[in-house]
Amino acid sequence: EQVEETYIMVKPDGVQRGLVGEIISRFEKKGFKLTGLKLFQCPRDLAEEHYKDLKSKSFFPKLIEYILSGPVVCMAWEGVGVVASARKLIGSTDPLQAEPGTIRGDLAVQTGRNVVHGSDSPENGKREIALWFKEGEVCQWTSAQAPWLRE
Ligand code: YYY
Ligand code: MG
Repeated sequence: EQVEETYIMVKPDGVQRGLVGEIISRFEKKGFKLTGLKLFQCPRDLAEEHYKDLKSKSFFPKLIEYILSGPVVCMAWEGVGVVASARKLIGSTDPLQAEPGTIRGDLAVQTGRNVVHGSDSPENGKREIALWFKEGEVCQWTSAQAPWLRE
């Protein structure tokens, strides 16, 4: 099994609504390993680079304003299957379609305020972590829980 990395970000609405602890907790309790964490007011060029694949979409300008509207919480998480699992824990892009039990299903109502980002592939996980974190901000460590999570 391949250990993967994913970039998870609490968006400005999640920070403003006091959901940071709750969101971190979902990934922590699941059994993934946190390797990077910071509160960050991001510059415009970084937000645009992060969402560059959506540049042609009509909602792109609003999306960028939303991401710049306050600090975000940047996280790197590691684990076997973490990319797809994190997407499941997050739920559908439209929170009204997201299943109960998912972060968006439980905590949000609108696509334009869907509280959290998660990378959509292992390649994008690596790309986004490199984009949002500087050298030395991501920490490699061995969790004491490891033998109790995987045989
Ligand atoms: O990966 P995910 O966040 O679930 O959705 P994407 O299709 O990558 O879109 C990124 C981001 O853009 C989404 O979380 C909200 C916003 N967005 C939007 O405002 N309106 C849409 N119709 C689609 C996406
Ligand atoms: Mg996406």
